[in-house]
Amino acid sequence: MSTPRTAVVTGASSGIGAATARALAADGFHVVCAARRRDRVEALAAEIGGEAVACDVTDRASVAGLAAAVGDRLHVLVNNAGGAFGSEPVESADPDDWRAMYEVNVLGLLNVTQALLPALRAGGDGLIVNMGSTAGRVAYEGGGGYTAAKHGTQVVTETLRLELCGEPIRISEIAPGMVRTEEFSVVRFGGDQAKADAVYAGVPEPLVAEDVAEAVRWIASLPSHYNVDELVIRPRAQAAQHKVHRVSDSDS
Ligand code: 8X3
Repeated sequence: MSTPRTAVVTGASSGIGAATARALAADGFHVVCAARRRDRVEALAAEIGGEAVACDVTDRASVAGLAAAVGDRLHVLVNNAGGAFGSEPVESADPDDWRAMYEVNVLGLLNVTQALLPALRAGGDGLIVNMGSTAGRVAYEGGGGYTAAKHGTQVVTETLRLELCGEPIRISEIAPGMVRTEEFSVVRFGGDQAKADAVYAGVPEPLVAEDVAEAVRWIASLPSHYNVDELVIRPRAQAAQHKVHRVSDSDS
């Protein structure tokens, strides 16, 4: 029996990360599930026959521990850890929120990529998938800190692809639009469930985590010469950031 290919998924404790870990495991990967919440990644790893590593991507010592657990060969890295904090306009935004968003969405990706590149290179056929966002393509009111950070994710992905051209490593970015997960909007609004629910109110079928995971699984299944530079995915009801079809109770 051949040794399974190995994948690392950061931010695997919930949402898109957990769904991606499941999808890659179902496709035969040995998946290293990394996130800060040890209990969650341990439960996920037990479910999918993978491995759990408690890791804070913003802490380089913690990321060094992830690299040590991965060892010297890696095939797929999904830099999924990220998030939005706050929705205030630029005029009144909290710089600590902006700093935290840059830390996790950009520097976290940098830390993990730097630590795992040697193993991806040694694996001989690597893939990095960075989880971007449509917030990395456009601006919207109240989104300044998050859109700045996700534009950073996009541009770092592009830079890395240029810098590694000629090496056996593919580099992709997935930029999802409206995805309803259990935590993204609740975290953004500081635990305010009503505000989080309002984001998706009346939207017939926002994307779910499994939809985005399917895109990662597909990219990882492609042959080595086939690089998906970037993939924007939205629910049918969202034609653009500000163009969202919503139905009221009386319409349904
Ligand atoms: C999430 C998409 O629309 O909340 O990355 O910025 S959005």
